[in-house]
Amino acid sequence: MTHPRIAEEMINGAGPIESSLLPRLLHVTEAAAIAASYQIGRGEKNFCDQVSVEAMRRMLNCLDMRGIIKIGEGERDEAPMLFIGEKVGKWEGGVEVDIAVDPLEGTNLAANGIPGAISVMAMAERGGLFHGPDIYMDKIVVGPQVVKYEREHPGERIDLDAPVLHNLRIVAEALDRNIEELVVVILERSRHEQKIKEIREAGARVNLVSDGDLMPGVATAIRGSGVHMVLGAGGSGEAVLTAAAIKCLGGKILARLVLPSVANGKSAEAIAKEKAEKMPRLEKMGITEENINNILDTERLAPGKDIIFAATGVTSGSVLNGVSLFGEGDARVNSLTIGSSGVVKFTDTIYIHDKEANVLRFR
Ligand code: VTB
Ligand code: MG
Ligand code: MG
Repeated sequence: MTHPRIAEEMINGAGPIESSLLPRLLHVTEAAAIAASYQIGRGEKNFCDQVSVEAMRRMLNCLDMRGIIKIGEGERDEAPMLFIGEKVGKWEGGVEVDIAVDPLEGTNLAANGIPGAISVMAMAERGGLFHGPDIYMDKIVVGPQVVKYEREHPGERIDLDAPVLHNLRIVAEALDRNIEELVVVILERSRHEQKIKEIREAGARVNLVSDGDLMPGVATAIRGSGVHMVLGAGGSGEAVLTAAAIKCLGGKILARLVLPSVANGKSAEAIAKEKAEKMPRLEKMGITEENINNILDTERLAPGKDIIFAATGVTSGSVLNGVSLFGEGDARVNSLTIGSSGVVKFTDTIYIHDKEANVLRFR
């Protein structure tokens, strides 16, 4: 049987946000990535972040939408930020959208010229993305084959609180692999010593990353990426962005909010101090001492029906190439965009400002 009209149906079936804003969203992350790229390797992570935040804000404010930032990054690092609650877009009609941003995911990576820095954001209809604080989330991310396996094997499920071995067994079954063949990405932090030990004892292979647990999460849904699971406590904004992408690709994330002082095993005093500082603000977002430990699944983190996601490489990583600069502001950028319709695009964009100096070339 042939499916001559599937692409047409998918394109026409996209929601209003995907059809009107996804191409523009790409331009937003491209602009942020290009701005950051001029700062790669200069050792100034805050400045690097600042230029990408500013580029992202300028581009967002050109869009016909009424946007609100629902989760972002910044206050944790005291980095310049698109702050939670900030209104972006023209706000003259246009669609209402909730936004998750990380203008520069991996500021240290970019500042030190290390692989894996990206500019990334996601949008959805109002209420379509988790509104939460910029703290950590403990996470586990797996691809679509695991979702299928869970559906076909009732009772067998990925579990954030189970021993690592339990989760690895399920992933191995779902992917029809041995545990020894699996690769788990986890941030290289002392808070993860126990988990890293458990992964190794279970026989799986560990890929320690100095920063950047977002794209590896997305990569669990890309066969051939070599990433089978992501574990550990990382940014909450990064978890929501991962959820947006992974939902569109059919994968799964489970997460739980955790205060950095708790995750990093700080003293009771330090924990009390962080709670006193942050809980009042968290409570305004509906997060209390009672429910902070609730498990947040993909649907809770990204409940939207019309979700769009875009990421552009800043420094080269395993999924996206970094920005190449050709002089006169000319640049070549590599991005990934995903929409709820299931349309996924890997794009290779060349901005030629000086057409005589920078003749279009294949490679
Ligand atoms: C996490 C992770 C990010 O920064 O937020 C991490 O999700 C910060 O963790 O991908 P620490 O506080 O332990 O440094 C990143 O690695 C980069 O933004
Ligand atoms: Mg950032
Ligand atoms: Mg980040």
